[in-house]
Amino acid sequence: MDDALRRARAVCGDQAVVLSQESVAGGGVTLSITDANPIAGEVAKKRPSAPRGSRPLPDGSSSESADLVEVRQRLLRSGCSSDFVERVLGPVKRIQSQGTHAIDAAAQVVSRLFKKPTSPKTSGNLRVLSVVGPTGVGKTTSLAKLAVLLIKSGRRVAFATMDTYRVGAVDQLRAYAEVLQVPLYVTHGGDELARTVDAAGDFDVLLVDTAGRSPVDTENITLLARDLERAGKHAILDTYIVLSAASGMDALERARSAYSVLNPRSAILTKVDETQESGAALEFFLRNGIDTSFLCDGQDVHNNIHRASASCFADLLLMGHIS
Ligand SMILES: Nc1nc2c(ncn2[C@@H]2O[C@H](COP(=O)(O)OP(=O)(O)OP(=O)(O)O)[C@@H](O)[C@H]2O)c(=O)[nH]1
Ligand SMILES: [Mg+2]
Repeated sequence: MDDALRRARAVCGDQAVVLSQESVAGGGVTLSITDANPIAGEVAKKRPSAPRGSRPLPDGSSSESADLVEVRQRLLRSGCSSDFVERVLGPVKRIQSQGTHAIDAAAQVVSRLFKKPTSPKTSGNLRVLSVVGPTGVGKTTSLAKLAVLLIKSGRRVAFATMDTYRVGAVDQLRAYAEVLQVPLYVTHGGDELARTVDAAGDFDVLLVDTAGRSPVDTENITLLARDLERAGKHAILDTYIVLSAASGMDALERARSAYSVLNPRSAILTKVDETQESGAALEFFLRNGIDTSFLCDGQDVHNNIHRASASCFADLLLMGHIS
């Protein structure tokens, strides 16, 4: 017991509070502790008994290693659910038992969760990329960021906007078009986007902005789906759903459900800089089989976009930001 208390203090500091104690076979003791830190407290409350696979200490007391406790805290801090955290920790413990530090083991495990989105072969054809999603999530800004990436890789890019609804929306994209020196087509509903796609045949990529719509606005989302489908008959068209990491789980679910009619290729997760809890959105994507193509972490169109990768995933889940 003395040794277990010493270890509790080493992990949680002098404030360590014992929530419960339990004798284990072989004469050891398991303590559930909290340091009055809400995250540690939550862990302690959710795991009142010894984790499976924890090794009894030589003198009979039982505890998780400090680095494993640290991994659990980091994952919870990034917004992951306790179920998800325990599922990650299972393989982490196995890798850790082979002598790897728990943080490195966790980075390996989390990296393996990332699924690289497939990219269609488009040589010689116009590719049309549209961004859709709820209001204010960063669609237009993400489109400008995509243009920056594409221009850097030598593609000929044009913008089109279907957002003639929100005041100032066309001017917002026009400002980016001027800075980046790319043409801008303004299209209204119906067949106009399909005609724009035909007109933009000399470009490699046409980046299409759309009006933000609330997930309850099924009428306009359905109209948008119809217009994009028509345009998709004239070129390879991929739709990205743009979602903000700063949104709550309910907003994410409502957006996913409402926009599924557009059959998005994958997601762009924005505003990961505005929250420490981007892990919640990434867990949501994994749970719903949504691939992530890009991650955005700020307003700067030149620097704040990252192609999603295993290491970005690990950064967000274990550090709360992209390094
Ligand atoms: N912090 C942060 N802000 C962002 C990010 N992406 C976009 N923003 C900001 O979010 C605000 C809204 O961005 P927009 O690109 O206009 O969003 P939208 O989805 O096009 O909005 P609507 O067209 O009105 O639906 C702007 O102030 C952007 O600068 C991001 O990754 N991080
Ligand atoms: Mg917009």
